[in-house]
Amino acid sequence: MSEDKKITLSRRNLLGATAGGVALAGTWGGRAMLAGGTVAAATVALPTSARAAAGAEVAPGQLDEFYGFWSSGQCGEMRILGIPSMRELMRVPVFNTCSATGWGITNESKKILTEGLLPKTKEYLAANGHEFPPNGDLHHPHMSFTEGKYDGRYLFMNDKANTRVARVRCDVMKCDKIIEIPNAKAIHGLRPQKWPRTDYIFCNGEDETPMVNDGKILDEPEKYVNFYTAVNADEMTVAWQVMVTGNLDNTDCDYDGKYAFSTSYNSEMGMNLSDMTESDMDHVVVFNIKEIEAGIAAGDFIELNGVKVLDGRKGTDNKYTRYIPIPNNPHGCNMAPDKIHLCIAGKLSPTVSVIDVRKLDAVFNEGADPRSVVVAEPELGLGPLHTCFDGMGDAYTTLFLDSQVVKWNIEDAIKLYNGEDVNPIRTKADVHYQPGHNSTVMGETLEASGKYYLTMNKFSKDRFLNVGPLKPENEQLFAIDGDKLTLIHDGPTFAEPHDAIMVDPSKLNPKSVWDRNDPMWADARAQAEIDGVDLDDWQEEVIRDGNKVRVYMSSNAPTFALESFTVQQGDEVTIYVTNLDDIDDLTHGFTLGNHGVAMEVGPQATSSVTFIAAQPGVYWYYCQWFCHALHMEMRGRMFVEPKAS
Ligand code: RUQ
Ligand code: CUA
Ligand code: CA
Repeated sequence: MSEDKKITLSRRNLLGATAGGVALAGTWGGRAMLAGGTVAAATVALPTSARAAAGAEVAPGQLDEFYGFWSSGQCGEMRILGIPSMRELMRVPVFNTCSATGWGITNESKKILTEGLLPKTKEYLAANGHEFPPNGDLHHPHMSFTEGKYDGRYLFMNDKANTRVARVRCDVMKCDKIIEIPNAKAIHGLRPQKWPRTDYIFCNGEDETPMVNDGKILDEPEKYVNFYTAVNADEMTVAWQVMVTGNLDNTDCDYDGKYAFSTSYNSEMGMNLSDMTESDMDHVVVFNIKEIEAGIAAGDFIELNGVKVLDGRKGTDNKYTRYIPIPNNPHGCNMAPDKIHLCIAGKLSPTVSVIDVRKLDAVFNEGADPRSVVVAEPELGLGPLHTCFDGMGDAYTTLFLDSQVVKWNIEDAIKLYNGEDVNPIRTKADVHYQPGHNSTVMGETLEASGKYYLTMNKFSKDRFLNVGPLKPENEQLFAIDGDKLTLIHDGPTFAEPHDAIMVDPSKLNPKSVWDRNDPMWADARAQAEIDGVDLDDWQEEVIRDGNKVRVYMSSNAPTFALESFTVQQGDEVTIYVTNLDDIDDLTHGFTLGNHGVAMEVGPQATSSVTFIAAQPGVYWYYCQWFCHALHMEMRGRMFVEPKAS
């Protein structure tokens, strides 16, 4: 590769470019400030000017070209960013709790956080004073598909920490379902089915455990198993599971609805690092969807914790799985939008293994050698982790150890594998530092585009002002122009976004105001009907029902319908707040002083919260979302009378 093709953006080059740049200070210094700027000028100046040169400038007040849907790793939320500005537009709480919106505090969110938990989990959470897991580890957000394209209905995502899968409604950008997956441990890789539509969400269990995990077996790895799960995406229930050999890391599926795939870095079934890295070859498990469905229909399953589980372990003569040997502790699993090539990143091997999915039929039906499906295995650099595509035959693979992204051509890699003298590598660009996931715009769909390239780097090291021992991660956005990658954004993110998708705005059309009949508060509506309260009209009702008190209070900027209400010490109080404003961007809130109560009440939404009024006294409640010139005055009092003794 020629040196001029290689884009090197070292710190020294950045400083050099700043010093030599014309009008950088005058023009772009201001932009740096607008961007929120405590970032050192040297790191901002070049990307910002490069941004303008690349035609990717988003001026104040201008809308972005694309949505970005981001994971947040151990923060447990989903984030929405604008592309190419990389402005953070919204945080959507999912597996976390949220002080601003009341996720984990309101009855509506608690229902979603608790209803899908397994009974055993509820027991051990309760023993530790929790109703639902207080944390989550969200790695992989992906949108629902219809015929290989995003359809804008839902986003699905995993929680590795507590073995859960969640769904976010794209019409309101709120989570509406969370389920815990039985049998499996640590859901990691997750992908929606692409064809014909997203009926299934494919979910990898990363950690192996004894099949019956009852505390009787530890050191008999031969009794350990792992589970691949298909979740019914419409119902958010487990459709089926397949028991496999080895662990499961990342997953993807084809564009024909026939096969799904998972990488395994622990084909050894090792229980420590040296055992997990002992073999040079691990594998990709291929799941035959039609055979699995037929096996379920034919009753070829065992029932384990309420789930139909098929045996797809290696060595069993089964119709459901095949194991393709792949070097070496492979990680990323990415299906190309050419509908043919699946790219498996080698991690400890400098290679990406390219599988031609059309050759899988022969492996299942004619007993062909599983390795016969590998049609290329180019050496790309050290530590390949994930691959994305531009829809024009090129692929981009992150190189963790080299701190680079490599752009390479799939067809040339196949030629090289067949003995032709071609170099599939188009270009390499330095990234800062140690990249994990990457994405292109719509890159995991049939509408993949080579406009922007995102790399999500695990380390920022020296690129930002020092904020103490814990450093942010760093994300970099590049404009793609032929084989040239131009850095247009370089900015920190907090713990630890893994994966992101970039989506054309034509794919979705979120509401600005809730529909009054939204299912989100169906329980509140049912209770209001019993109480004879019209939840769609002005409400100022206090209903006593034994020691339960239900307070219905509408809001209209800048007032709550109730200036005050009275309850007795020890009452279980439920407050329903309905925001009757139906104006764009007019969210109210309800925060009750010294009670750990806060909730978002969006325009035309109802939110509710239940608590025990434990201490007598006067407690002010207030609206915590600045909604009006008299927002500060939007408050009232809860009066708790002492228990009559
Ligand atoms: S993984 S950095 Cu959780 Cu998607 Cu590869
Ligand atoms: Cu309503 Cu602030
Ligand atoms: Ca291994």
